[in-house]
Amino acid sequence: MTSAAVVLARCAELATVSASPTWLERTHLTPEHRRANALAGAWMEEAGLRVWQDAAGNICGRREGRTPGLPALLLGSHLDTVPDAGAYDGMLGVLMAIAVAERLSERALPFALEVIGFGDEEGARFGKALLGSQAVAGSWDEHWWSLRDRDDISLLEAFEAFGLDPRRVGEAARRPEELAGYLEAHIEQGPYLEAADASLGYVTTIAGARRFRLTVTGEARHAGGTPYERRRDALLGAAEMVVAVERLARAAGTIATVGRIEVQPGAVNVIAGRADLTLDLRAATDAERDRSWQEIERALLTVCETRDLHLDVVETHRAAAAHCADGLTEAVVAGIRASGDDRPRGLWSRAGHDAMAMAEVTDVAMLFVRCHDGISHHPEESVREIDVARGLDAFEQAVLEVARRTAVAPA
Ligand code: HGY
Ligand code: MN
Ligand code: MN
Repeated sequence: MTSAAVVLARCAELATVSASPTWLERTHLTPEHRRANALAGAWMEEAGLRVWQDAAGNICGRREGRTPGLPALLLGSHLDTVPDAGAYDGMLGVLMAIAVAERLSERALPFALEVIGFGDEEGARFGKALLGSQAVAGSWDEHWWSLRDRDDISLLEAFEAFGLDPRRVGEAARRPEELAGYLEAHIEQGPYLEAADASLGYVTTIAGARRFRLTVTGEARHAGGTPYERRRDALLGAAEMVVAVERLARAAGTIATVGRIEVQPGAVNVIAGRADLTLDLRAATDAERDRSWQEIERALLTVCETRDLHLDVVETHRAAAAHCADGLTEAVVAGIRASGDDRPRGLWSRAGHDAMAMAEVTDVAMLFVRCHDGISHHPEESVREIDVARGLDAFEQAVLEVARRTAVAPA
């Protein structure tokens, strides 16, 4: 039986598959993506699954149910990371899914059991997140082919370089009737389970998200000879904007982050002529998210008027808030109870997940595993073996609960 210790050892092994010698970074359609798929695929085979890479670069495994060709209960998460990542965001969910598939390998289930390791949930390379799961959900957007990474390589070129045929990406899409649901185990990436001294939790809804690339244009000028009243300082304007973003989002109860700012020309004695910023905006509902964006955008334009700057806004990602399906969530709650927790806790996920995309095509539910101090997107991300062990028991029991409910459901 695949234990928590094996899952954690595999997380550690995957964490060595990185584009950087100094930190963990594994992005979409890279040699590291290919190596992670090979590792996860080998572990899927050991668990008794038939393994393939789908037309979008996701690594997939399947074992038939009591009769061939039944709709599949999909267990999965993602194998890509942010820069300087921890070893568990995404990877833990994929490896827990493989472990549960191995644990149930002798069971004749009323559905096929599939495991999927999505190739791009973070959007770290091309800016648009959920590229792997949106292909599976059948919501691929042809405009994404022209997305470019920091080396100016398009998604289309990266697809072809990875050995995928862009014209066949639609073959990764699953139809609703092919699926019995999607279950994802994931670290909480927040402090709430630890504060409640709980190993596990279930997710009620996942925050709706929008991401933007903001370009503030002013005028590069001499840092000494240019009087203040003649300046169109893009960096000062951007700085005012970043502070306004935080003030407005906190007041609105939404979650906004400027994670990156790049300034040109970037010389000590030159007034900044241009500043490029990223904005990550989330909220429990799409309406709150969109209202908050309207307030923020107004504030950014006011800064531009005051400082005679220009603002370009490009939205690089949008994902609707996702509600976890009641029935499937009840199975996760039953699994948490079976793991020994008689007060299963529900929380809404401030982090985005592949389940948001999969909710477009099937019922979804999520199992959260406590992570230390809520640290994530950071190399000090960590989980306790006992929490992963309880998570495996809960995940396994949740699948069996779905099987019980499926078996009694009217045909
Ligand atoms: O950004 C997120 O919430 C997720 O980790 N991709
Ligand atoms: Mn993440
Ligand atoms: Mn994640």
